[in-house]
Amino acid sequence: MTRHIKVAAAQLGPIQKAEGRQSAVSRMIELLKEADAGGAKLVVFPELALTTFFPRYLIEDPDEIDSWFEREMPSAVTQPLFDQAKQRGIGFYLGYAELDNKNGETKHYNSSIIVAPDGNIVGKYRKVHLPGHKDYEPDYKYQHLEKRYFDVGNLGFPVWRVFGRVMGMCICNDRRWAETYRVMGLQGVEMVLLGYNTPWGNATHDEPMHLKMFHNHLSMQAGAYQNATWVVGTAKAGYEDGNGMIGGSCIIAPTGEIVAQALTEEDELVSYDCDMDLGKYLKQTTYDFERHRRIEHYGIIASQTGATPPPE
Ligand code: CDV
Repeated sequence: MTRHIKVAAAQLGPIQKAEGRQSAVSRMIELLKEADAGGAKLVVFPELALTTFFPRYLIEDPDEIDSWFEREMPSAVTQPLFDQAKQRGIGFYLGYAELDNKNGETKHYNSSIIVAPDGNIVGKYRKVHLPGHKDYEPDYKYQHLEKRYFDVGNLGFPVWRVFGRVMGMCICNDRRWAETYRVMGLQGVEMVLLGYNTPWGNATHDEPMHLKMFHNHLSMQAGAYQNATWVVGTAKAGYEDGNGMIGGSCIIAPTGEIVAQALTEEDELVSYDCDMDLGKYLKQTTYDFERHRRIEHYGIIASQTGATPPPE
């Protein structure tokens, strides 16, 4: 089994609203070529990587909403990315807006896929923790309408064997939730792939700018360490039509340490040759789940959502 996998986080700079999918795909192909030249075998692209981060806009026309979604994958416009990756024997993670039409029922998901080096889609994930709000809020400084445009993912947090190793996926806001990583940790995950679009501004509250990047890394580093897994987090960064998004794409070791990090808010590739056995010692000691977990005390985690403090 492959002990080392060279993986690349392929950060994308801004995609302006008027920029077509074709241009985004061309930029991804350039990053893929760079990854190949550097010997990477797995490339992680951001959340909603084909378009601007459209949930910042209020869109009311259903046809216009659907125009931001993909009806098939690969589609005509993404096929060249699939072809290039297959030709080079590279696997990849891609985030996109998915329009699913089954049995006459239409659903909209914020999705990601893992594509194996042979070009086949081996896994699909649909975002579970949708942030933001459903209705346009005129008093908010920024709109974040993911709850309006997307249905809650219905696939849970599965893992898949890729390169003979156990890989999982999540998307953006999912990375802030311990449950995301632990559900995959309990399936022996060895590498979590995730893309994100994190605006510098919050819809509902103000906080110092530096906390944005701190919390971004804190949540991914904690998830990595507490489940002894690699985490590859890839941002879409920079200013999309004046709306700033943090970068900070990074590769995190099972020790919780960041081993590679993007320096810009532009298209940028960062890579690292990951020793996939590095997490083993933690999985056999501090995080030997079988020996140390006390599930008899964890019941409320899966049975209630809000916090209920004791009466005053
Ligand atoms: N795309 C996201 O899920 N963004 C959220 C913001 C809204 C907080 C994030 O967790 O980065």
